Amino acid sequence: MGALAPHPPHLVYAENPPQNEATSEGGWEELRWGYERLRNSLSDRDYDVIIVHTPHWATFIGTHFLGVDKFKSLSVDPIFPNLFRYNYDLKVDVELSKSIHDNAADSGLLVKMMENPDFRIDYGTITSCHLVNPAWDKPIVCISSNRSKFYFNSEVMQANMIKLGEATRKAVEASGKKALLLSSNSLSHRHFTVEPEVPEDMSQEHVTNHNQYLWDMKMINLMREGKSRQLIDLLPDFTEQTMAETEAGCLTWLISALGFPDYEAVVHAYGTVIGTGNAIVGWDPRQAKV
Ligand code: 2X7
Ligand code: FE2
Repeated sequence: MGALAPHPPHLVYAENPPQNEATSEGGWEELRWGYERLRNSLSDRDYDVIIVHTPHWATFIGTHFLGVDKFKSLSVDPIFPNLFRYNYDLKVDVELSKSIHDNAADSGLLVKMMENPDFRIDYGTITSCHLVNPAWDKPIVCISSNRSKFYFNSEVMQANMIKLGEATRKAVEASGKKALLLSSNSLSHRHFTVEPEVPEDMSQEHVTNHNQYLWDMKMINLMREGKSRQLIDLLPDFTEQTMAETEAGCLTWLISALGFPDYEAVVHAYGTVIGTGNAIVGWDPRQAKV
């Protein structure tokens, strides 16, 4: 299965889990209830590992993979340290990580295993994984975002992410494991430059502009209609027009790894966080037409 699982740290802040030092009065319920619906949709699914592709582990030379069994430390969001100071303790499926790495290398991608035990895990990975599986009882594979969109352009980024998706699929199939794949990103991504005095004051929350909203709906409707080829074809224009976080390659990787699904995705929620557009969407191969 796969999911679009955005990572505004506000959503973890609003849940008040014991791991986060900051405390809140709630907020962003539509998105948090959407994550609850996604978790419910997974509750009868038996899976072994979560594979997450994250924008906030940015690598400029190639794609990197976590290559150490366990990581435990404090993750602080650099922009919102008032909201997110999270004590994490997570396990990595290094075998599967290495196998995706090797398959990607075979397909010509530049790749590297990240073997520094003191490496600090980014807040994108932690937020998406926490909201999908707050028990943290599954190992993860974590894939960095190669910034080829910035060094080259969207087309190069997409071509590489399609290859990375194929390499991921091959490695998962060869492992015999059942994997849940997460694309950890927002959609439209222009956000307010000033935070409300009370961050969870929902009277201040809305999409930054109507253009962003229209683009988000265009992309979400393509997901709902199972038109994933069109989604990926339109992605460079969408990304340009809305400064979308799809620039990181996560969604292209996910759609490719799922084999360009032509079945309908389930939209669990759409909502804004500090003006950005966020959709929680699930792809379940059981929906595939036979
Ligand atoms: O990283 C993020 C994000 N993607 C969206 C909204 C707010 C904060 O952080
Ligand atoms: Fe982000």
